[in-house]
Amino acid sequence: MKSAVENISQSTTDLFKAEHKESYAAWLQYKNIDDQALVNEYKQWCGTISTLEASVVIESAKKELTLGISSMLGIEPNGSSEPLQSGIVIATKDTFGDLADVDFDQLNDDGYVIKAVTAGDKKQIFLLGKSHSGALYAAFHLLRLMQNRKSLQQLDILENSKNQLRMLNQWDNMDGSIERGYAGNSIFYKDNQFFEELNRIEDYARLLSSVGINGIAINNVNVHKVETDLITSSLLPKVAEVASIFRAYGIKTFLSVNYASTIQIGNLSTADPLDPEVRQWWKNKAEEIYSYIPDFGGFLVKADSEHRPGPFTYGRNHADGANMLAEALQPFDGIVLWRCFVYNCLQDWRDRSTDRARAAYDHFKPLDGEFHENVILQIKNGPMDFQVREGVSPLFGAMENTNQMLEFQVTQEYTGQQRHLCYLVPQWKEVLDFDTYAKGKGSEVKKVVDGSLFQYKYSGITAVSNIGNDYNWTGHTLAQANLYGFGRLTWNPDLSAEIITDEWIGQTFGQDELVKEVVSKMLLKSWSIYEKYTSPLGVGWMVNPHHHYGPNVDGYEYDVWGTYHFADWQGVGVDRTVKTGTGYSSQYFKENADMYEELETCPDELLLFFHHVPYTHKLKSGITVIQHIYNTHFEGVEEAEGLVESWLQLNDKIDQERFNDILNRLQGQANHSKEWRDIINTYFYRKSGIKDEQNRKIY
Ligand code: GCW
Repeated sequence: MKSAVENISQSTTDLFKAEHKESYAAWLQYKNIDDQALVNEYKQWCGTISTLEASVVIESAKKELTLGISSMLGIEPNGSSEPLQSGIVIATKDTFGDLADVDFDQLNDDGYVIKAVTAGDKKQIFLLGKSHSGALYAAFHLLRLMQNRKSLQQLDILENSKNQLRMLNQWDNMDGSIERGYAGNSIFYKDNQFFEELNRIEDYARLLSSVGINGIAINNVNVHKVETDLITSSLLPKVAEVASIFRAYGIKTFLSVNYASTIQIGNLSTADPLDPEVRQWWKNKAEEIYSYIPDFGGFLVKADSEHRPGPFTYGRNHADGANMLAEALQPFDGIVLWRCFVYNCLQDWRDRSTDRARAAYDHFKPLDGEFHENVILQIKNGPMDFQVREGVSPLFGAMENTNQMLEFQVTQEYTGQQRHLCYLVPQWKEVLDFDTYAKGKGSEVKKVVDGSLFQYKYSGITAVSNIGNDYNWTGHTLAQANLYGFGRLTWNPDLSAEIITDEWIGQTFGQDELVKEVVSKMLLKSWSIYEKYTSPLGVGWMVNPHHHYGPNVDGYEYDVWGTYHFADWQGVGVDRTVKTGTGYSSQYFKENADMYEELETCPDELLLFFHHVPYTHKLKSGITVIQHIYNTHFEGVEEAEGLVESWLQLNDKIDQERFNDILNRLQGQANHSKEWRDIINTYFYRKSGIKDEQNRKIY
């Protein structure tokens, strides 16, 4: 019998689907097409869906195509297992054999071909994957084209994913809360249990698979007492159920594990990675997990960071810790995602000989080559913590002999918490395109993490998810674009921000030209707007302690001395140079190290991340630092108000629910941006005593 709590999950999902149709459907709207000529064209191709083999993944492809086609065209496609008639043919290398001249050797594991073939009055679209997942991605690609009203006549597409691992990390706790979650509670757990009905997870899997995500860690990297039990027989059956939902969409399930599990649940007195009993315990544990979930992905581990246990306690290093788990997973092809977010959160920020920015590199670089081949180091995009602007982590490219993967944060912890619009695709593109110079010019981060620069065995991109159980998944409806964009960019980092944005808008809001133009501009400008009214020139933080929302210049909780930005009456910024500062700049390869070291060549947007300068220092624009702070904070507010104005133009073009939800958030943002402006401008006016050249009112 289901408990009342469990029933909530089922019924709320159905309710959301019925009552919040557009908000819930996100970019899988499949709206009825009203252009009759196009409907007629599409119908010629979509009357039958032939599946040449059977698997849960192929079944998902068929199900999704059936749903999309019936909803967009108003016809129920027939099912078939023979490619004899007009229609869509779903197949893979295994069964397709000689039926078409497709060179499967050009495809990687998740790659696919889409081909439209007309022979007489027979019209067929072939969706051919190298694997079953590839065929599913092809189905989603076709639906994306149809949602964007593209012609199907000449389709001849070959697609390969650029990254092998394309993952999301849920920071969900089993009590139902989500660490840094801004869209309600977990869709996985409530009251320290899994939901009995997991149908919302299937809809999540559809969204993820439609943009190519193929892995998910389903619990918070901060593994507390209850979640430690996820790897025990009491909870593994339920984990296996969740894994089977994701499996049907080509997504592997991973768990975050407590490094000290041997103590917490294993009745051992130690978690020393070199202790034979500890090692054996993990081997047995891996075997047990795989008996429930044969294709289990592996472990995600946060160790020795922010009070989490780790190998340091036993005088061991992180290679010792990671390798122990890797050995346990190795017989089953599992992998260890070992996070590099390791730093001393108790550091004294007044002491300039320590620098949090240095920590990941200092800990991990010396261990290059010591990790097993099924360990991947998971590295946040910047050396700090998902700030609106910070340098790119110098660890990328610095470990030729160690698999690396990049961690982004889709959830907007420091970027407005999904109350503010901050579309992060442009920021992520800057990171991916950053040239590390690890092997000379052209060694961009994207080539490090797609594995091509150093031929890593495993690599890819992961991110902290931004969804919760709100009816629109992401709190701010426009924040759906961040989840979409993350997936698409991870599939192919060379896609432009503009293309990804247009694709998303077309699927989410339809084809109206004004909607496309307005929403695209809003999204693409939003990161810069947010940056303008928050912390300036790369200095970071300036948020309220703990919850990280709203302005508080000296608020950063791990710096109780209020000195991280070193602002005094003369100047501001953190000296990270080799000559006079923390030496962080030397962690980059020479070209970047030289660029950041010198004031003349350091890019303005990172000036205060690398240098301490007087307020009167002139930026490359010719404007002084203090005047830049004033100007950008005034501009940021005007532009945030402009977002509201832009949105109001779309009043009759978007369903009322999404229109109003977004309007409310944008209005809230515009108001809140004033608080940011006033607090930051006043702070710096009081510190420096320098007036705004334009005599605007500073509170
Ligand atoms: O930024 C910090 C967050 C923590 C988070 C941590 C991490 C999961 O404020 O909430 O913990 O990063 O990435 O481990």
